[in-house]
Amino acid sequence: MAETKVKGASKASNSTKKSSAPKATPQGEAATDTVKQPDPVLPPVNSEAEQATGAPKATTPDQPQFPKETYLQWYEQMQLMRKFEEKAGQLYGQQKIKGFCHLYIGQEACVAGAVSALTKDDKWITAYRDHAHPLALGTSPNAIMAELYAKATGCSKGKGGSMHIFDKNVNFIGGHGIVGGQVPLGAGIAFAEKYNKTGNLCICYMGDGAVRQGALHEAFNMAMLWKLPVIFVVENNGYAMGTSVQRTSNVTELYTLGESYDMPSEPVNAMNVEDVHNAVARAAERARAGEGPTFLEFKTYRYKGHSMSDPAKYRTKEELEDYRSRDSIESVRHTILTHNMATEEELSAIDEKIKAQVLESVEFAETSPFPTADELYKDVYVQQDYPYIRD
Ligand SMILES: Cc1ncc(C[n+]2csc(CCOP(=O)(O)OP(=O)(O)O)c2C)c(N)n1
Ligand SMILES: [Mg+2]
Repeated sequence: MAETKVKGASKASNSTKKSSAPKATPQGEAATDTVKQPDPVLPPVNSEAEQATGAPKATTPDQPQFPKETYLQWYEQMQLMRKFEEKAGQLYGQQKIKGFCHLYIGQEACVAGAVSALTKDDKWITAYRDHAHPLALGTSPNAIMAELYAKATGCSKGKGGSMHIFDKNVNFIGGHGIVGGQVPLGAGIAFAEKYNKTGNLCICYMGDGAVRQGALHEAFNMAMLWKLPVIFVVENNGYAMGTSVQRTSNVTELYTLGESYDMPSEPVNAMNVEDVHNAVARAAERARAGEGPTFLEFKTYRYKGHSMSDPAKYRTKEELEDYRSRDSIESVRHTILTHNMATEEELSAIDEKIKAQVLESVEFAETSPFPTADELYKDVYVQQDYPYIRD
């Protein structure tokens, strides 16, 4: 397995490697922290991207690290995530999709590399930027698109919307709108796996904004103390809404936060799907060996604004282009073609299949009914005889 930069607390009992005013939007969401003039606190333009996430330029290995099937799976999954979301973005513009909608475009490798490193029985939880995870885990694009349309056939019966995608069948436990709220939940899920001796783990994603939440620190402490089988992942895309990581805290190397709890922690170039796979595989091995949690800082970037209502004026075109030049899908495509794992025509056939899947999902969502009013009080409590249930 490839050797990567790993940092972490040396004292851990496990001895493995440690490795200007917000603008209100129609949705009431402060979308941008407008920075029109250079801010003395920020590094110079063009280096901010590098400092924000530190992701190096993608390189093509001389010899592929993984079998051809893995690269093709990554290509297909990441293309599905991207094409699905490009369509969702268009539909939002046409007001077919309403409410909040946060796109994952640019961050696809963060999910694809983890899917290939984990098993189907492992549990997944994330924040509101949550379309890509279930798509890669196998949830039908129809059910996700219908949820974005708030239709009864959606995976949350049209009652969750973009931020609350959920699919028990693929062990995807949401989709959470409260920043950092899913972190203690992820630890709790891992607690259940350990308690029930399943051998499964929980991978818990969060944004760079979430690492400043108190709940994260409580969860990290307990997870480490109890050696819970959990992989905490911070998707550091450089910004929480329009606020850059540098403007949030003195601690900008986010993985170092895990060290306060002696939690093995490491930075990962998450524009590179192979690096993501390797880091998650190492963390999974530790979790399954009973050695407890790992904290991975995925250095990544979102090409779109925070949400559909964010024009992203707080960053430069050059910064965006810099990251686009390291695009994970393009890198995988390049590896596939360079090493003759598939022809241009075969990749085009995958693209066509995805296009058809996405169009079918739109047709499905368009023709599905909205939930009926009596659905309002259903699915609130699991316990059927809970007082105050009105259905
Ligand atoms: C507790 C809480 N505070 C504030 C918000 C409003 N809010 C929504 S997203 C967001 C930024 C989070 O950014 P980050 O964690 O970096 O995730 P990203 O959007 O970059 O994926 C904020 C402050 C919220 N949803 N929950
Ligand atoms: Mg962020």
